Amino acid sequence: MKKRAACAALACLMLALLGLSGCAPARPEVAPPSPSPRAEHRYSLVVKDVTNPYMQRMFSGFEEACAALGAQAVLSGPEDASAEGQVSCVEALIDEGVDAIAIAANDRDVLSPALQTALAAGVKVISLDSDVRPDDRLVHIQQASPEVIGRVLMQAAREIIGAEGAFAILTTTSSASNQAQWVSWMLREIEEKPDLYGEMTLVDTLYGSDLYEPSYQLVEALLQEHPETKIVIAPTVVGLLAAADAIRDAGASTLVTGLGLPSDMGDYIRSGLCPWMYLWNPIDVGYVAACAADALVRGEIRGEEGETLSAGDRGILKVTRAADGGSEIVVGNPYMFDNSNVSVWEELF
Ligand code: RAM
Repeated sequence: MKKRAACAALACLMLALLGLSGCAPARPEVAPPSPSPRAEHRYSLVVKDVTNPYMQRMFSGFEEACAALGAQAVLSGPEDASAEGQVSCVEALIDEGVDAIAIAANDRDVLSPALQTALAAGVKVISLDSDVRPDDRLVHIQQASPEVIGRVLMQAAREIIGAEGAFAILTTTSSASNQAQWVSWMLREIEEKPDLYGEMTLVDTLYGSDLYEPSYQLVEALLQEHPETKIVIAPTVVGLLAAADAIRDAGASTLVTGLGLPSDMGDYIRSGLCPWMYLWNPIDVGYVAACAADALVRGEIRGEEGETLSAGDRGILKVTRAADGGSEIVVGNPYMFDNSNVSVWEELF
């Protein structure tokens, strides 16, 4: 208990200074709870890292849905993108007695014992964005098909550099489930189509931990060691911005593509350093997750294949079988952002 309290207190102190919510469940600025018994349900979103703008957009959608559902949204998560930090957050939320936990996993294996404890305590556990083990969740909210994301990123890089030359991958960690799946599909795209990718060479795969500074420094070093690198593919919004900044600051001719926030990358798309990139609407992913949490808490769904979820203005979504044998709800497909549309989207997220 001391560890959790310490984690919560430290995280709160450090992040309160930054104006951020930390591992301890941080509640949006609201009036103090009324003295009457709690009538509303409390759903928590455990993000990979509370300083990550993509995660903050996911929470804004989660919070929007909770408000529409009459539930309380609780943001939690570490500020170092660590799985251990997420474990402390999950344990604190179990103690808090939340009704549901939606988590974007930094490491599904490290998280497993804490999520099993949550399920045993009657907490409805789901994952979103980055899945947890099938037995540790009732359903996964899948932003888009990992195969489509991985293959599309590789195809984009090939088209941008003219199907020949050196390229690098900047991901986060090998343990983040979504990142590992996307990189795996990128490599399968190359392996399965040697005729298309035979003239391209992967010079390095960099692990920037989904943190800006480490990602920036890794790309800086890459440009020194492999100045021939024609493109960096970064399936992480933090990494993609860091890579673009490092290339700009080095005055290098290397390009980037990957998964990015239009609000981060608009200028780089207009300048051509990032000819185009992909993502989905993280606000929608958070919104659907809160709807799924609410439906599970109210017993409207059990998270089983064949069920349907009513997600308000995000539509009616189906529960399908995931590649890992668990169940998932696929929210949509990746969008492409380029010079023709980024100015519209950068106002939205
Ligand atoms: C980073 C995280 C997140 C991923 C996005 C694209 O913010 O790794 O899990 O979905 O990038």
